[in-house]
Amino acid sequence: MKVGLVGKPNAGKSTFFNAVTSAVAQIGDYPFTTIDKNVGIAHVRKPCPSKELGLIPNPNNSLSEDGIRYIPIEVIDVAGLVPGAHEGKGMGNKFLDDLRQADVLIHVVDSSGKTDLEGNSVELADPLEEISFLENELHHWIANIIIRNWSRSARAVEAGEKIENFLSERLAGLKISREAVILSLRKSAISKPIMKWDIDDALILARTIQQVSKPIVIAANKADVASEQNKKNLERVSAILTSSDFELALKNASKANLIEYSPGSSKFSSDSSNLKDNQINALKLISDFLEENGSTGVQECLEKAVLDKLDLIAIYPVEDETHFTDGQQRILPDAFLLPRGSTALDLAYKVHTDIGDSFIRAIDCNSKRVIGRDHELSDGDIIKIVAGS
Ligand SMILES: Nc1nc2c(ncn2[C@@H]2O[C@H](COP(=O)(O)OP(=O)(O)OP(=O)(O)O)[C@@H](O)[C@H]2O)c(=O)[nH]1
Ligand SMILES: [Mg+2]
Repeated sequence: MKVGLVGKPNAGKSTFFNAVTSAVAQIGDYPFTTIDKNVGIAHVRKPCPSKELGLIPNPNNSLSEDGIRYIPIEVIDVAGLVPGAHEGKGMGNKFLDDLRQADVLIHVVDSSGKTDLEGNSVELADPLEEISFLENELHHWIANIIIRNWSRSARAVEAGEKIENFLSERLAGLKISREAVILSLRKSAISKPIMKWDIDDALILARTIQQVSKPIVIAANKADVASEQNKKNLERVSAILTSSDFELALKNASKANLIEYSPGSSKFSSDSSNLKDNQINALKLISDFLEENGSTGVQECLEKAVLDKLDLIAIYPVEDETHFTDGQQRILPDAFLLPRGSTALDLAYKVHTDIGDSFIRAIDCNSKRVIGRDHELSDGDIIKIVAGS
């Protein structure tokens, strides 16, 4: 599962990235600090079934702490986009190819209003403008891929090739499925004959494709220094107020054993006798923010992207339905994220192609009932797959 961070320069993408991954990307208070992409691993939280079962898990592909399972996802941080990027402005939009494999995007907006769309310092910018410009650039990126060599492509379609086949082949590199192409063609209902399509028609289709295949969560970042008006405006468009800066500070303070904090929490604990005055003051600012907003918002963005937008559920495959262990006696070793509606057979294929190919039956380890290949899995299920050799 891959989450891409997008936004104008200087909005805080790399700060967000550093706050949620163990990677260290360069951060700077000027545009285009990032040029080459950064890739790292972050985690989304789910309740760990070990807690209810009274077991101590031995996590393998994930982490488990205090009854919470932290399931890994990949996060990609890229260069900033500016208006006109599709015409080559700023860094252009070629680097968006770094996001081809992203399943969902987080748009990091600068809610402080202190930088313009190019990422330069200004007094009063309207963060709402970032949203339409960024979507427009994303749509141009997809549309240009659709419309490339159109007259030749359209001739092939006129000659009998199905448009959905042709487009899904063209968009496969963007991790856009055939089903998504079919749905988008239906939703965008372009009535013009294919021969006559131009960039505007491609843009209409690109918009739907983006909504279907690269959904966006908006992070109203720098909320720690945003005006009440900006925050209100951004909340109206369902943005999540975030302070990547605070989340990064909490992560670093926790790593240095100055505080106890787990990502997404509404509080942290500290022993002020270990802290210097400036640290106490900084932490006071952060705890006020947490009190007002419930969290730094950063973890919430990741989870809204992965668990809500992509609607993924967590499944725990095991080999021993009595002890909930794998072949090495590890208790509840793995947690997999699967689309809601996935079946026992889908899980088998996720574990291994061979196991999918030789699937016989599965066991729901909570109820100990045998389930068939088409059985729809529920969030938190612990499943044993029985496969032939
Ligand atoms: N107050 C505040 N400042 C932030 C926050 N997040 C980032 N910043 C600051 O904003 C500036 C830009 O941060 P970066 O993370 O480098 O921004 P970016 O979007 O990666 O920028 P480019 O790589 O240039 O596109 C830095 O000075 C950060 O310290 C935040 O939540 N609050
Ligand atoms: Mg950056």
